[in-house]
Amino acid sequence: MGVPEIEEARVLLIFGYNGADSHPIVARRILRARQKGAKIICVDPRVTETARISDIHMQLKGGSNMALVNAMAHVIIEEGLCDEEFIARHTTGYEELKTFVERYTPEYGEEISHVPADTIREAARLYAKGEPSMILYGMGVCQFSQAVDVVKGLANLALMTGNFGKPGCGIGPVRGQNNVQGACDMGALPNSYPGYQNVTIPEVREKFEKAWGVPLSDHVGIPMTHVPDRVLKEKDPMKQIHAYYVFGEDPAQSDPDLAEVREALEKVDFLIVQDIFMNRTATYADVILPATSWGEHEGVFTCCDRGFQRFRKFIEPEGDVKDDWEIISLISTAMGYPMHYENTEEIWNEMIDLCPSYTGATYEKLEKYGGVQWPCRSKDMEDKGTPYLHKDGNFANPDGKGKFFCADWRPPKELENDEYPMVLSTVREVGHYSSRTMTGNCRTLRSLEDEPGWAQMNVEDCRELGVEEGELVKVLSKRGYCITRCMPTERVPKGSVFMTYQWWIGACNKLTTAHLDPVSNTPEYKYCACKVKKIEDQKWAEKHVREEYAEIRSKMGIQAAKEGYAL
Ligand SMILES: Nc1nc2c(c(=O)[nH]1)N[C@H]1C(S)=C(S)[C@@H](COP(=O)(O)OP(=O)(O)OC[C@H]3O[C@@H](n4cnc5c(=O)[nH]c(N)nc54)[C@H](O)[C@@H]3O)O[C@H]1N2
Ligand SMILES: Nc1nc2c(c(=O)[nH]1)N[C@H]1C(S)=C(S)[C@@H](COP(=O)(O)OP(=O)(O)OC[C@H]3O[C@@H](n4cnc5c(=O)[nH]c(N)nc54)[C@H](O)[C@@H]3O)O[C@H]1N2
Ligand SMILES: [Mo]
Repeated sequence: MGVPEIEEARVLLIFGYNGADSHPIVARRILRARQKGAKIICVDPRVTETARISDIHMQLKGGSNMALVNAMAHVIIEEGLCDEEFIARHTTGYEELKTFVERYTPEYGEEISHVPADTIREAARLYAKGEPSMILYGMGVCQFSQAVDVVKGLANLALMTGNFGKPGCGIGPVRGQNNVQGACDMGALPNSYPGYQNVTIPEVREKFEKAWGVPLSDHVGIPMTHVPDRVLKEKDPMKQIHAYYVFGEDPAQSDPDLAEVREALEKVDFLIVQDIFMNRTATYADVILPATSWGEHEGVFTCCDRGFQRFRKFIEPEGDVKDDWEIISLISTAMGYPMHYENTEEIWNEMIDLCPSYTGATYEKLEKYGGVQWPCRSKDMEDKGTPYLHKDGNFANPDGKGKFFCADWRPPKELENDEYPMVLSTVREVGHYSSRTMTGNCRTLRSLEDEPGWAQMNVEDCRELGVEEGELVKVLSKRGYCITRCMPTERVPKGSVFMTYQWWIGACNKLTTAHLDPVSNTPEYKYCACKVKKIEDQKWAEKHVREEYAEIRSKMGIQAAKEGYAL
């Protein structure tokens, strides 16, 4: 499926995804789908903009996704709403799933998720009857210690209702950054070469060894979320990390449990940061390599729908900067492996020739068709790629069938307790982007919202704490604390605190936990125990925030110029 197809769905199940803040352009498709008559089911603990325009809002208790998904499967099966023919022809494991979800009655689902059993029934019926129904999911699914299971659970719903392989249906991870899909496609993963070719497969390794003329390792690398442990706790000298090359990432801001991350960055023997701006991580760096940004260089991005798209250079870079690919080539050459490319097309051609599923995606076709969705196996101009990955119900398993998957609900790892009675969940806001290098450098955006950021809390909780809108409060977890402003709102349920993660002072990642999903290694950013404390001396707190801001800025080499500053 492709992003524009959102408009063709008749039912949209929007699960842990807040397009209005995160992807306003995608959100427009959702609005247009609704104008064309689509029904919307929103699954989110907050009243998001999507929740407001939804037909059914399942305002679940955070961390209960799997229970809710299993309960929906239960209803669809029990009420005979399955697409029996699709199941028989294109799937395996249905009987096991049927037995497995028997105990996930809507009443049991309600116990865990706090969504009324009848609402679960209504939502399951609406989803099952939509022709077609599409699922969109986001970080409200992925940022839990049980994340991959939930994605497979959502795929169960699509499989049992035959919502695969045709227009306007399927299950869509609305991936975060413009090129996060591309980074994975190009092998920026610990276990694969470009094109998802596993480093442990001998024939694959031999192919790359032949092309590059050097012996290659068959060791799987480590995910970045394991780096702090490998620096701080690893005893085996062969496994310790001594040098860390960080590029296009700001772990000192965006990774969980910042005290630990920052300790690792301090301890590691050699840290290189390659970035387009000064960021938090760069303050720990031994070497900073300045790179050009989008607009100053060209290349290919992959959209979340597997579509390769060319992007262009439209201004000449200023100052002592180079394109990322040039920097890599120069370092490689200096390290004894000469790497010479004239332009990005040369790199691209080498890459597609080594990746069977991209071979046909030539620059010529990207130009001609505006984009090509992989797999695209043939250079023949007629092969325009693959809009539907599971076309006609053909799946990538050896038997060509989609496999149902059973998983019990597991609670988040750190639950509310006597000392930390509230739940902290961390999300996005529309005006700023991730580590905020890019948006924080924009004066207009900074004038809309600036340090120390906000904590959204239920109005009643604020009343009980005796705190008002804009007042500075202390948010604490087992791992640390930060100061931020209080934002009372009816949009979040009682007992929870929602913060965004780009602030230096209101840095919620000082509080979050590094519990990971065992498969994806993504941290549980959406759930940890916290408490909020009123600060009696607001004058002191305001002064403290101003001073801390000035101190961080000076550490980052930022001069507060008349018209604002560069981060
Ligand atoms: N303006 C802006 N846009 C961005 C970004 C940014 O920083 N700023 N970041 C980009 C990136 S990297 C990404 S990955 C995307 C992410 O985009 P989204 O996936 O929309 O990300 P979030 O806002 O983190 O989380 C989505 C929703 O999950 C909900 N949620 C929390 N807990 C649960 C739960 O237990 N169950 C369910 N079902 N939902 C839950 C939250 O309330 C939130 O509304 O956005 C991208 N776009
Ligand atoms: N608490 C909490 N933490 C989170 C999340 C959350 O929901 N809650 N979300 C997580 C998610 S989904 C993500 S994706 C991460 C994002 O976190 P990060 O990836 O760390 O943050 P970004 O701001 O997207 O960008 C990282 C760096 O890339 C640089 N950059 C931009 N373009 C280029 C370029 O062309 N070349 C080079 N060399 N550098 C460039 C930017 O200046 C920035 O310093 O944060 C994660 N952290
Ligand atoms: Mo992301």
